[in-house]
Amino acid sequence: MELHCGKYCLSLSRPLIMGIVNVTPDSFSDGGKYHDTLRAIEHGRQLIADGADILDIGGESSRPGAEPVSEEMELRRVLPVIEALSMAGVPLSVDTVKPEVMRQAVASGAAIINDIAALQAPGALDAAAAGNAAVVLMHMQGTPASMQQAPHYTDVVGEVQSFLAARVAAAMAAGIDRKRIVIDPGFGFGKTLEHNLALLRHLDVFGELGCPLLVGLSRKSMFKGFSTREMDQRMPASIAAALLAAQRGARIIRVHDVAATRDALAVLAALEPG
Ligand code: HH2
Repeated sequence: MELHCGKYCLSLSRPLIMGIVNVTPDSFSDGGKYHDTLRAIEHGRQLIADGADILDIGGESSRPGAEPVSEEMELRRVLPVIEALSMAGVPLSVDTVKPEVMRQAVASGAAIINDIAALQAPGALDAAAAGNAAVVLMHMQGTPASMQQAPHYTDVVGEVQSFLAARVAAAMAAGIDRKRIVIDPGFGFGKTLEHNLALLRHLDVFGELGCPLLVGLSRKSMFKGFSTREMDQRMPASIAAALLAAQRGARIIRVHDVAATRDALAVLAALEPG
């Protein structure tokens, strides 16, 4: 399986690591430590040195309860980082729901549009179809402001799968080739621990949609259920989850801790037939 994104054609024969670069002062996991442009760029370079295959650059936090940021602010945060890292040798992804941010990010060198709203904003399908960037279509129930208040499903796996199938169809109808489409069940986005575990347990079901699967489990609140550790100590659980997801077919793993995840995936790769 391959993913076409901008000038890159990525082989997905082994799971790829997408390193997270937050340019947000309020992201739940790093408290905005890298909110200033230079530090975000430096952090991106470090993640590449650690073995990231892709960098995901985001200017708006989507943690539960997070407030939206303006288009202007988001552009001011992400564009300089994308410009500076566009020649760093790995494809860049922009984590946004806004069509104008998608457009300008791609013009500045982004090769992937990672949209937690699965291109449902007015104009987003057209903005994504206009370039040759790949798209990540993620499932979310509700909005970041309210999604964890009362998540409800009759059949979480079936409902997430139907939603993603419909969004893949919408993207293809808008002119986005299947080779440019990635799907993501959206761990923690309008889901209880039980919902997240059901999705992880049945992750292989999503392979039926014929698109590579991305998972974002890194440092998520769901790990609160397994330990009393603080946010910055969720790495061991995150790595266990990343490995389990890779075993169940995930092809892109979105993580904060690139070097450690890479080591863990190398053990898995060593066990798999050549
Ligand atoms: N999770 C977050 C943000 N973007 N994109 C995809 N495709 N899948 C995810 O699971 C996902 C995502 C979580 O966002 P945020 O609250 O901003 O935290 P961080 O960016 O530090 O993970």
